[in-house]
Amino acid sequence: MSPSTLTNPLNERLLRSVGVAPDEAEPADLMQAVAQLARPELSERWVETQAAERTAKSRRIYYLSMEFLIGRTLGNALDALGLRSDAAEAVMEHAHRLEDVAEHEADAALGNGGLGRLAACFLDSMATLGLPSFGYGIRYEYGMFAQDIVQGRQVEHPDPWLADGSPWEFPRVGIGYPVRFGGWVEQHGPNGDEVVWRPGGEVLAKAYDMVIPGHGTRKVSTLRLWRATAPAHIDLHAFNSGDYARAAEVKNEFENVSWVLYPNDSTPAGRELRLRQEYFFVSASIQDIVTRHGAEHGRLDNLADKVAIHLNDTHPAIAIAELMRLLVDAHRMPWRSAWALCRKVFSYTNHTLMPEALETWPVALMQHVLPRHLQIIFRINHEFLLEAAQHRPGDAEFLRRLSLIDESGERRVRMAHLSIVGSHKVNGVSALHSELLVKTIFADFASLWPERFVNVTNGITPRRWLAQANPGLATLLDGALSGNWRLDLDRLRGLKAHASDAAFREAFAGVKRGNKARLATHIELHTGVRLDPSSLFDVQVKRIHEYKRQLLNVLHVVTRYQAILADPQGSWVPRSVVFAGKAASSYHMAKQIIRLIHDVAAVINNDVRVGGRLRVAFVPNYGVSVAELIMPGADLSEQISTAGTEASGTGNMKLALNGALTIGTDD
Ligand code: 26V
Repeated sequence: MSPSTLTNPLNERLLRSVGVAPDEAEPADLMQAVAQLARPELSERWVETQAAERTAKSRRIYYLSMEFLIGRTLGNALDALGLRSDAAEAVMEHAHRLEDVAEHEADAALGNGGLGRLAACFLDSMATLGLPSFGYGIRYEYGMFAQDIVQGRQVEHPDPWLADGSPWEFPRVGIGYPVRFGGWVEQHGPNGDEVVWRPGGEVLAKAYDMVIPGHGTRKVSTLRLWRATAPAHIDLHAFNSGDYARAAEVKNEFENVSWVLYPNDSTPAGRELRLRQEYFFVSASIQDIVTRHGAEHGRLDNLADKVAIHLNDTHPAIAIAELMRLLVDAHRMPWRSAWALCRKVFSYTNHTLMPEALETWPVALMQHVLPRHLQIIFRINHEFLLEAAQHRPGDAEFLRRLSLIDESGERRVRMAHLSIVGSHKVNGVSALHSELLVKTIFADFASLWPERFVNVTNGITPRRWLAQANPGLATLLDGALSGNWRLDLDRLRGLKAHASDAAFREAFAGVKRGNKARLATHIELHTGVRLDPSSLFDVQVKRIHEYKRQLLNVLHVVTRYQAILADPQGSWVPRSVVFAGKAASSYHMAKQIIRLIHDVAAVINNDVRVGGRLRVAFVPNYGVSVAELIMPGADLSEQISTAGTEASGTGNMKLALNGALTIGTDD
């Protein structure tokens, strides 16, 4: 066997970057070294893409999201750069498999679930399509908690994903913006329209980039994440006086803004720190966008021709007030011109119909944290309600429902209303969800502006969820299809021609069987439950929520168990029911459902009478990397949420793409 073209470069990276002798390298060292091989090429592509976009004066899409559930990067980077097979060979010369080496990378789990993973899939697709694009978010020191199961109960552990450093980060030393909070607002000038905000505090947002490579192109996208630090002018004088505890406290007060991802709990977050997080990353991002625009165009009146800012749910909605503040207060643009620009720049995606998940903030809290923004929101609301009143004169109830301020109890700012009023397009995430949006929670807005509401059905990237997660199926498809399905998924239609081809079907079944064996190995290792790969793998994987009805599924398991006991001679297809998902830490009912699944599993898995016809497993710590193992090994995909409640679902698509059949409610 001749050595891989990457053998020498890999050994050189081990020696010169990682700091280990090549013949002593452990898998974790190899992971670092392979990443170091990919990194310079990513860097070059980033520089090239930025230069091309600057020269072309391209319009860019800026995707603002509190969450990006990226998972691991190594396999994706190698695929995008065309380095996978060479890297695998070079690693093999150290007697390790690339898959095992890749497992030493921590997941970047900077998201809760569907909303965050959607953002990550969009980045991959925007890069692959060559769309000039940036994702903006927060560089949380701690991502989504890690889930452990102890005696059937969920136990949460912190996720220090950056503890060993990330090989994929590019700290942008020169890029930082002050983000200010609190204080008061002064009004000067004859009409009081010269507004000066005197903030009470400030943090510095520092940029850390992750390069998102496109597939089949040299184009890349950028994920720019902000980290909160103390501004340089803050004199940590406690250090000088030797009071290190006090100095650490001061440092923490600044840095805690980007400390940890908020879990989406059963009750909407009412915490001040969460509002500070939202404003922190929005303000840094808007400043960055306006600065870049200024450098490229030297004027602001064409902002909407060059900048499209997308709000991933309402979490970044304060961006609307922040852009108004920058244009009006800092750049002295007339309110009307600024507002016209704003509405053209922003668009907003809604991800849920559940009223309890719609974000609102107490007016008093916003007054305390963002007094100038509250003032701007009040003015937007005032002008909006004047406009709305013309549509239905005298209908005070209509205006009360539309208002950006909920006056029914403690006054609260309705972030969805702000997002709709400040955007030119609002979308739901599936045909049914978009239809329900305009018929239910946003009906009043749709009566004002029907053309503003559109549908954009969610999707997933086939690069990660088929090519990388399921190499066996990918190889089979490569042999059976013309063209590149990785870049044009409609090519899968070509499979129809193979539907009755016995050899193809056998090969397909063989791939599925192998994936089920791989999944069974993982499950036995992590739970002790042994599943038979020849049984039907019946899979429900998603966050634990009452509306998603894991409870219904586990009751079906109990029913089936009793039916098997009642009819032991029946022709039962052996079935393995696989659950996975995290419960929000304060969501008691969801945690009880996890316990119930474990209790039911303990009874059934230990009942000799069942004789392998039914097994139940709960795979701990569901996340991107665990999903990459589960999706290819599923036969049956459980999509049984109460009809009309799951906005879109995206796990459903990953399971379908890997050849599982969907069983689901009508939608
Ligand atoms: C939902 C709920 C439901 C009631 C209890 C509290 C609570 C908290 C958060 C959420 C979901 C927040 C937004 C979200 O992640 N939505 C998901 O977005 C996916 C991408 O569009 C979509 O596929 C999922 O259907 C949707 O649940």
